[in-house]
Amino acid sequence: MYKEKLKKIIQSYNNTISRRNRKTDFYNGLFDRWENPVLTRDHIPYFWKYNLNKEENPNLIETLGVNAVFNAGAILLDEKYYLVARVEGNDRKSFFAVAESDNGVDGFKFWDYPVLLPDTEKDEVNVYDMRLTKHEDGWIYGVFCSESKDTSVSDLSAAKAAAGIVRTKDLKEWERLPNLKTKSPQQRNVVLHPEFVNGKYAFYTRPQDGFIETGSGGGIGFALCDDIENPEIGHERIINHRKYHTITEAKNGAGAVPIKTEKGWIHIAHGVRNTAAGLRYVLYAFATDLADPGKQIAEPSGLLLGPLGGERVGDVSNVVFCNGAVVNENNEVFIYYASSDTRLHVATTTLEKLVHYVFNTPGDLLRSADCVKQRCQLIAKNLEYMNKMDL
Ligand code: BGC
Ligand code: BMA
Repeated sequence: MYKEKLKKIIQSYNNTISRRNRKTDFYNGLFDRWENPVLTRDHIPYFWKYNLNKEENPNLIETLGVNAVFNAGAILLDEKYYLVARVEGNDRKSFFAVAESDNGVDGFKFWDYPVLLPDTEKDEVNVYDMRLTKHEDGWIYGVFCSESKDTSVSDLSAAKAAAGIVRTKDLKEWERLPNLKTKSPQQRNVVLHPEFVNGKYAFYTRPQDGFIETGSGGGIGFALCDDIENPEIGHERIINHRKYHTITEAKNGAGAVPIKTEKGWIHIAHGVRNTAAGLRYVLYAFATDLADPGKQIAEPSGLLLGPLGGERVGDVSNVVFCNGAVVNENNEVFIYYASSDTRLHVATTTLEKLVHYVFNTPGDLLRSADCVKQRCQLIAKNLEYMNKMDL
């Protein structure tokens, strides 16, 4: 019996990790959505979850279950695709684990052990959402949210978020640096820019007053840092503002490490608005200047990717979130996005299409009256053009 059960578990795990993926019929001209998530809780090796000792666990009952696998940092090294995923145990604690694949769309397999981060922040309770930056200084940095309990108030749920920083050369040995010191009381969604800016390290930040509410925090910030080993930043200049009645009204935050293109740095970020059913998270894109990555030069209106179909449902429904994307040698772009804090998907596009989208999509005119005029202009132009088209 025991052996049969174990064989079934192993078989089902092997089926999951060897499942091939294919593009769906979804079409918007910009990116393809892929049918199967690239990582789910079923991708977690069984030996992370079960005590496999027959005497100790005769019924093969799960010992330490895993609830979800989502928000992953991504990096391409020696033609292999690596994800550093957020794995959340049944105990609600998140940790990081590396999964690798040869093609970036399927076959992702976790290494035997999750990442053991140096445990240097004594009050830290939870860690999540790592962004992986291949920096020109030669290190790979991981910047993530380091969460601790806010003991200054009596509310049991009160929490504090800060940016934790680690660095590595091989995703195996991780050196922990001190958490980033910033002037704002809370910090989540911090991303390290891959190049020096004026000879300094540069961070995209998200200053916020409360753990959940951004308060006076106006959007995605930008600040330079002299010393990455004692990381501290001063004034955070807001470079991408959240705005009333847009997809970023409640909050926004940097997502993937910006992608360098000939026209500018392309950022894939997330925007949040509040609804009667809770917060809705979508992805959007904007571009900053090549010479000054802290200066916005383009921002298409609206969302780039929102939760669709089954993606809408999960532990935190109506959420898509991205903290990793990679570009391969053929200029193909792999956008890793999680849905509803439950599983991780991939959408693929090309640099050329992404650049076209970011620099040619009209901006948000912020008022219905103007937005409908904007659409009528498109319709009029199309109707005239279609007359001459041979369809
Ligand atoms: C959760 C995160 C979430 C944050 C704000 C944390 O405790 O782990 O997933 O983004 O709270 O809601
Ligand atoms: C945030 C993030 C994510 C999460 C999202 C939705 O604040 O940092 O970890 O995906 O909330 O719960």
